[in-house]
Amino acid sequence: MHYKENPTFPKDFLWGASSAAWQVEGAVAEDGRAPAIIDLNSKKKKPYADNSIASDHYHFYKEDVQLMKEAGFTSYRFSIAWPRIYPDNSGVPNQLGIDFYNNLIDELIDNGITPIVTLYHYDMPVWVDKEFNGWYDRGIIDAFDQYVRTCFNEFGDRVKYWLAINEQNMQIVYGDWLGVCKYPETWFKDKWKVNHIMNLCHSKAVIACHELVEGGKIGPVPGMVPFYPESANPQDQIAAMNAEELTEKIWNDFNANREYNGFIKRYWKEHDIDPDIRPGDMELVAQAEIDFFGINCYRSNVAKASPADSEYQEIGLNKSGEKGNFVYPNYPGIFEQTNNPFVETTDWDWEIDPVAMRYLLRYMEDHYHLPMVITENGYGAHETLGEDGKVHDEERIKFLKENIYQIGLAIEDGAKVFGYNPWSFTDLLSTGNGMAKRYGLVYINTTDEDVLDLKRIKKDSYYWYKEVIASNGAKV
Ligand code: BGP
Repeated sequence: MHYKENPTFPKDFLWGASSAAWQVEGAVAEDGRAPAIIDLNSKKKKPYADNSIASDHYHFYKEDVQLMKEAGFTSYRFSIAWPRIYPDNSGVPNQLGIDFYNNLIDELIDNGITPIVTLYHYDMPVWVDKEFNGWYDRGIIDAFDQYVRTCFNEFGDRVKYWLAINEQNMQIVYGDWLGVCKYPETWFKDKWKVNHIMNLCHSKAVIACHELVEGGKIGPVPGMVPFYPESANPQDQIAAMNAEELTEKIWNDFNANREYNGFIKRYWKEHDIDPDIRPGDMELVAQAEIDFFGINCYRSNVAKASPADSEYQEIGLNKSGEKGNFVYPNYPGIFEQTNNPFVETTDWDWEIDPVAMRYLLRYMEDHYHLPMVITENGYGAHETLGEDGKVHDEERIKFLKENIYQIGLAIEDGAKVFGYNPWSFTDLLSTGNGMAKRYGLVYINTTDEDVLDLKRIKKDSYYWYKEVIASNGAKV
């Protein structure tokens, strides 16, 4: 098959970048924001992830939006912090929290930037956690509904693209790391009850968005890591399919088809799992028709057949940023994860595989036929300011360039992609590696050890991306 040197992007394609409240805002105790569980977790992970200052976007937001404008952004994906909007259980929203997002949204719109807003990106208020035992108790469904309805009512006149829960699939798969799991001993079974409650929260958010936001569109944001089979051995292919089911496909099927698929029903039966689906639940779910998928994708994985009598191995994330520390999981009889000799990795052992982006966009198009927007994709690296006061991030440019090229090919293949928002606009806190793992197009002058002047410094990737946007992707 022959392709043009550079694929063509649609005329109104949205070019921007991405962030999340707790990773970028800081100001955790200002203007009535209540503590969130992630504040406590991030303190536990110190010195790597204290989010009390982060990138201080809360105070720098105007300057940050000007930098976006200068780069030519037409979109910006960010999240609203639940603990800023509802700091307690009084049922009264915090006006100062609402004001902050009104100001940010107005600033974006005045500068020609379309907001794409995530409702929940890991920052559960402590009061919600206490009252409802995190996501374990169905009481959270009404609390979440109250919060999202307030967001739709307050911001829905200007925000038309909404994302419900960031990477619900990854929150279940990495329950401990992302703070959802409270009882590791019983998580193997509990996770499906918790997941069902999250599904009901997602469904109600979709319904409320359509009810309250004129012209509003809403979708889920799966964390996508496509699995390739290790070999042409048919059992490896089945293992890769099993891996995709248990890490992402059952969530995507649920969101798109509004029912649990056959694979997971059989899995529950075989493992004697009761997800606690109650009368009326699936009727509610049936009404929650999503409009698009947000897509977070950084890498790919490889699976091979796992003998039923092999030993169980829990996944071990690389938390040090020194290559070779990732521990591949093994789920006996289901799949074993293994390395990919065809691709390089980052310092955190994340596979660098831009072709995975094309593969996955085609996969999603073939399965669900829905529009998609890239809400995350990026290159995490150790970075410092050079002696010339600049950051020469060639590796990031290479990564983004190849990913954009593959997105262009996927669009030519027929995938309906309407925007690209790489992670991240400025440097911000990583989920577990603080400022040591940087993703930004713009450097933030701060470190995990010392808060410096937080100055914004454009990296080489910023200037490069500006040209890409100006040429609507032609100049990759
Ligand atoms: C995604 C999360 C983001 C972000 C990113 C990079 O899964 O949605 O919040 O942090 O991954 O991950 P990390 O910070 O662990 O490198």
